[in-house]
Amino acid sequence: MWKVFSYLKAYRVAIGVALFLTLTELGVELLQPLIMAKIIDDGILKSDLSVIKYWGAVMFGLALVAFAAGIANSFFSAHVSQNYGFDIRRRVFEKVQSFSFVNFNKFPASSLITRMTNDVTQLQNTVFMSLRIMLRAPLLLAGGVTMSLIVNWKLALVLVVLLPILLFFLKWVLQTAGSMFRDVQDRLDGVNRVMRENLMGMRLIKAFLRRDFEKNRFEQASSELKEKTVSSLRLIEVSIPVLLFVMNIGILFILWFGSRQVSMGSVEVGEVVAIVNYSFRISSVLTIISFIIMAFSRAKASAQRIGEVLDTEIDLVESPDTDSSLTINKGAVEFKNVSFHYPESDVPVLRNLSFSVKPGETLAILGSTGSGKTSLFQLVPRLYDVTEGEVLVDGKNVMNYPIEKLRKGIGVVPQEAVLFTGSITENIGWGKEDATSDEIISAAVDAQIHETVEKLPNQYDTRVGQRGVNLSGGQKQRLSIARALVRKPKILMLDDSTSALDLKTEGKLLKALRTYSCTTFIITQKISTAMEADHILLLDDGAVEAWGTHEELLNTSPLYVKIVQSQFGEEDFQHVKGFKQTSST
Ligand code: DCP
Ligand code: MG
Repeated sequence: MWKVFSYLKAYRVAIGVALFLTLTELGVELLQPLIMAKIIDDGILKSDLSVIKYWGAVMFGLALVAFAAGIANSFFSAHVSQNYGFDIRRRVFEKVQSFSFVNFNKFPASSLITRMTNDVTQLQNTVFMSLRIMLRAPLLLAGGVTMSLIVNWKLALVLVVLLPILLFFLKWVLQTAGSMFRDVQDRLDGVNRVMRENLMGMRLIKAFLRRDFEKNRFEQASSELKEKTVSSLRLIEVSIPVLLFVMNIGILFILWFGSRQVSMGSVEVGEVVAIVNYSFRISSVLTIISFIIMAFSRAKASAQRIGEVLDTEIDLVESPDTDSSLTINKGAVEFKNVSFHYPESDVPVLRNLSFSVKPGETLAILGSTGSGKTSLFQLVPRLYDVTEGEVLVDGKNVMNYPIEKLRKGIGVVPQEAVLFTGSITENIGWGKEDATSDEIISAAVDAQIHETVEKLPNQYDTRVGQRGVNLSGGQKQRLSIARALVRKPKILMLDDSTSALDLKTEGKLLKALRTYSCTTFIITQKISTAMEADHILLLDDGAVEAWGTHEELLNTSPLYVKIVQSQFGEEDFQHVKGFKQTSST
């Protein structure tokens, strides 16, 4: 957690200036009563106009100094706190970018968003407030006690005894409130989660008429946040009357003890009045301190939450025997006895897979839902690492490639098309940093989306809404294929990315893909697509059920035959069988 505050170090000069300016303001504040006394005693009471004029001018000058110091202090405080917030946001963002999937599973997106926004704001506010008033409160406190001791140490002993107890109490409040505010921030995550899911699933919610249900869900999360916040604030609010009550008892005691001393002649009345005066000032400072404590409790909770993100250990890193010169040249892929389970569960997802694909070949992967197809894909660009066995690319273990170079050579089209807010050009060009417009258009042509784009009102400049709301499922799929093609990858991986395409468009797409000299993995549910591939891998519950060409599988795999029959019907099945066999001879 302290690490989060340590980023303030970069601004030590500005912080020094801001604190110096606070001291200037404080100095003027402390001097003013003295000057006032001077004007009254030597000027007004003695009817000396020159004294009044002189000290009046000094007071005015000091007021100007305090005014300027206050404004300059605000300027520096804002500069420091805003830059500090900017730094933290950037660091958290960069850290999150380096997260592995396993890291991501630990922090829900909604929580990361709250941490990067609300938590950073809490820290910023506290830093700003600290620079504005933090020094004043303790200094006024120390000043008040010192002055009291000078005036009459016997009476001031009451304060010397009381204050440590009160400060101890405040420390307890800080700690307790800190953990309560931690809860508050976690509830805020909850509210953001419901809100995020709602906004993203708006269409579904309307179609399913689940508005009331979602409204209740939101209200529950929202009221939990309210309850937690109220009880945390209550603790702080209660602490102020407690402080004032104790202080008031102390003041009563000073009055009682003082009056006895006065009657015995050992203390002056003025001294009692002065000390009571200082005590009242100290009481008001304590109130300010409890506000500061509230801010600090919140900041502490927020700093913890940000610290958790920054301190997360990235578990998927370059292996020690990385060969920095390795890049994917040809695109051969081999799985050797690969087994895999997700780090957060023990259930095996892939079991002892072995197969190999030569450069330029196409492999179709079939298998029922949940059989491990997407999981298999993720092992090649090292989005996850194998549990056992090896994945080899061009004969080298993927672990030996620098992660960046490995992923650069692979074009992935995820199962669910993800698009970003921006133009079509930007979305396709996102796949390759320096893509030219020719490259973008040619990728779009091959992905069979060019004609559709040409018909749009602004063609390639058409804005894609958030997550591609203004596009059809098939259009989104083809755009994300174009985004992968523009990379000219050595290995292209399509995760059921043609599911929303009609057979004719899909045929054209597959034909265009053949002109790319890349190894292609296609996850598909359609036999018509699989038939065209060099190899078919039929997965069943994470294990290889069958491997071979369409013809081979027709003869060796009853499960494959069943799938073919279910998709084509008995009559067409015979036709497919015959057609493929004659066409391939
Ligand atoms: N699984 C998991 N944790 C994840 C992702 C998946 O435990 N983060 C489990 C769910 C499945 C199994 O792994 O039981 C295989 O999931 P896949 O996504 O690999 O399955 P498919 O891609 O084959 O299924 P679909 O055709 O539905 O996409
Ligand atoms: Mg899948």
